[in-house]
Amino acid sequence: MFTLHHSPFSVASQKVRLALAEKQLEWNDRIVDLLGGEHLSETFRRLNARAEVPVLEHEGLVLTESWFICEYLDEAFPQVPLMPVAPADRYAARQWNHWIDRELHHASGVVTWAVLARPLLMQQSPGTVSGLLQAIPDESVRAWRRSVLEHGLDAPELKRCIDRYRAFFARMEAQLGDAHAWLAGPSCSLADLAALPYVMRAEHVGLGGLMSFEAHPNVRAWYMRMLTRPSMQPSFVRYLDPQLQEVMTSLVVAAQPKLEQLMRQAG
Ligand SMILES: N[C@@H](CCC(=O)N[C@@H](CS)C(=O)NCC(=O)O)C(=O)O
Repeated sequence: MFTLHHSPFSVASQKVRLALAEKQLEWNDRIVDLLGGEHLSETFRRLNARAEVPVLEHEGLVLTESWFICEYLDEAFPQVPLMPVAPADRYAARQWNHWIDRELHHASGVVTWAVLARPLLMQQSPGTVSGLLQAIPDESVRAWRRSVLEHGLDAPELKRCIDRYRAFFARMEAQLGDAHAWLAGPSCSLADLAALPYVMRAEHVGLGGLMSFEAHPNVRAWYMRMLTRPSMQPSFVRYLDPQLQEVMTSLVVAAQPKLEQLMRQAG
């Protein structure tokens, strides 16, 4: 049995939950309260010094880094394979995740913070928020969060991040266009599972316009295919909190005019 330390709304956690669900493996939840700073505690940092979810515990092993966890699962439980077979397709799968880790993860974090996390954190006392910032181990993460907290939707990082999202969707569109249903190889693979949380996030934070049917028909069709997979229920739908959804919807509606403006400017 696996113990997954994760957060319902974390994209990296969603990637691992999707892989577990696709492989029909069951896990025990250890939900980590990111907004409350639980991942910054000493106890959690003993599991992952970078103070990040997900962390997977399995038979005495403590695994971090969502992609490495997914590859571990695929090798340890090969019954439902999620990595393509051909070396070129395996390379492509890793390359997709590399782009995600290098470019999109940061972009999705910045947009999520600007639209959702910042207004929620503003409800806490300045001392609490500054304590949470101070405790973030990575200096560059601390810096962009400070900027987003200060400037909100006017943070200079935001436009750059929307551009990155746009470039990623264009890359996906080109790959999926050539009669390819999936990002790497002939079937749904870890590459698709790695990308899905970030594509969903774009829609959930008000960047859905970047992946409209008109703009990216192949991405849109891929997205619809992904959303109907049986793994969506155990990995994603089951963690939805209607109350939080309502709050998030109102925050996205409030951010929409500014986001529309940035999406028009971007590119
Ligand atoms: N490269 C890591 C990134 C993990 C990561 O950044 N996790 C985020 C949630 S998606 C996190 O725990 N952030 C801590 C925070 O919000 O301070 C992975 O793929 O596992």
